[in-house]
Amino acid sequence: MIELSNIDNKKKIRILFIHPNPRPEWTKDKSFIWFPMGLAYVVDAVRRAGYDFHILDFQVNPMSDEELKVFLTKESFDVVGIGALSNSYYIVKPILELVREMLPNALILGGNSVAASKPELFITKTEADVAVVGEGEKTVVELLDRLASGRDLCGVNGIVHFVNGKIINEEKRPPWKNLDDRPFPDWGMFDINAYVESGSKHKNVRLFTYLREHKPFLINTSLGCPFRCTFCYNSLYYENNPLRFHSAEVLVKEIKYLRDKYGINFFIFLDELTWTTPRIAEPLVDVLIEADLNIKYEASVRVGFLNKGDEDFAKKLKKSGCHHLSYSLESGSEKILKIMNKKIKISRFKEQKRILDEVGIISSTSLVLGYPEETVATLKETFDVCYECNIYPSVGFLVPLPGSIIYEQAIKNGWITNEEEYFLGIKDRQFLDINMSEISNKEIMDTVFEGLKKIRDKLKLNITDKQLIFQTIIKKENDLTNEEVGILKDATSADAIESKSGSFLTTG
Ligand code: B12
Ligand code: SF4
Repeated sequence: MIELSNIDNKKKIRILFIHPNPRPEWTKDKSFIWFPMGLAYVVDAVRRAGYDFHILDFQVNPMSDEELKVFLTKESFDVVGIGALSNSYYIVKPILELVREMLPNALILGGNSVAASKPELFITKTEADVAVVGEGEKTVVELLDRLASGRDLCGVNGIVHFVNGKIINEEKRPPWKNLDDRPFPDWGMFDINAYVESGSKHKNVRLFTYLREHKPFLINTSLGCPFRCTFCYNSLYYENNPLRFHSAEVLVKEIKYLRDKYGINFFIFLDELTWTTPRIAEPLVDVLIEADLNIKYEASVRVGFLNKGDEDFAKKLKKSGCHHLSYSLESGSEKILKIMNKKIKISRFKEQKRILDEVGIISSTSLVLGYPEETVATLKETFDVCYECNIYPSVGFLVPLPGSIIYEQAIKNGWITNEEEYFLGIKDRQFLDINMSEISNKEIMDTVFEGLKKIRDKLKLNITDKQLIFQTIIKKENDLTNEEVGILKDATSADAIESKSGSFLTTG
């Protein structure tokens, strides 16, 4: 373990941040890659606090284990930070094993949901020493300041760590109050051009073709969500996750900066919930119209954001550059929506889709299929709503994620027995990894395919049977291995979808 007394000032601490590629098959030459926003805020706070650091971004510059070993032989680090979502546990764990082998005395920190949603498991089962829970900027700087002055980490809010072999859950750190107090990161710390250019390589056959025609990038406009849908990790992980917004002026200034400096003309608002009502959206919409920046954007809202009478506001949204709104139906069954604690009405979904169609803003929606109470009838109800509304949904199956109410239910009911094994196995929501319903996998998949085919045919979409669930094609058919060709051949069977080897076909 790092010898605290050996470090007596900021410049002496050698810090490495690692961004693992969350989807190793998504590389910058094949698909749009997502800028590691959370890590960028943390690294930027460290930069502002006066520390030096090195970043390895495996999404832009992948490294084999051997290359990483060679790098860590040449360079030594005292602190290594890594962040990812829970689904990347299977990627993060082996990286940390290698880091520990090469840097036996380094202090290893994990952040984001891979570490924070099950912090005790994370520090027990991986080589990490500390899990940073919640927003990481202030916590990591305080932790480094402790190291820089040779003190221990006891009492640093927002961490879970070992003290004399015992796990200590330090007090939680309160979330940012005012988002404008949180500066935007120095984007140039990462290879931002690689991220922007990757949009032109995106191979989605359906909705996201516009990424290819623009220079897209991400911007975080809000934090938090006050809802508590039981499948979402907002439902348990956060006791308190209030919705906080940047002011319109600060946002437009940053958008203009990104446009002028990097040529970005399409902004993906990277939020759980960008706005709840037109009244909340209006200041930004007005400032964007006024600034006339010639940019487009997409945002995340909920069903019920627009209602009858909001048609004029929808026109304003369009005028401000709004190209696409995503809002999730999740299920077309009122019964399942209630169980999900979703707090939306199907009639409102239909109304919102109608209004957006009228003004020419693209709608997208996703589904969470396979709740314990799901039946063939409720699945059909869901696809019927999509069919009626002319919307091709992004299909996802219920993946109980640590930190959610449904995860605890899955443990309680014995659907998950070994947590680490489960953690190692979870991938994307497009895979029916775990079936908690009383209907068979075959019944689920048959109903899903039948529903999707009907909508595809009605909307005359150019989607093959193989692309019904996975619309982003990562490999050309000639580049596939024999095993992959075999899977592709019957990619419409339930078994093939479950096999998970279909990672060459995936979607966002
Ligand atoms: C962008 C995004 C994506 C992108 C990129 C994901 C990625 N792996 O980087 C894409 C589209 C690929 C994606 C996919 C998925 N996503 Co997503 N996504 C988001 C989104 C909209 C924004 C994330 C973000 O940048 N937030 C802003 C930053 C500032 O916050 P942050 O990331 O939490 O970072 C803070 C802390 O976590 C911490 N931190 C972060 N990194 C680090 C690193 C270190 C070293 C430290 C110390 C601290 C630290 O400090 C940061 C600053 O305060 C969030 C919703 C949201 N607004 O958070 C959902 C969200 C993260 N996604 C979610 C889910 C469920 C998924 C999928 C599983 C869905 C699916 N298709 O199956 C996949 C998983 C893909 C994968 N294998 O990683 C959930 C996560 C739930 C969970 N328990 O992990 C979220 C929270 C949405 C939700 N409310 O349910 N997603
Ligand atoms: S699913 Fe969406 S609305 Fe529900 S709690 Fe999560 S972020 Fe909020």
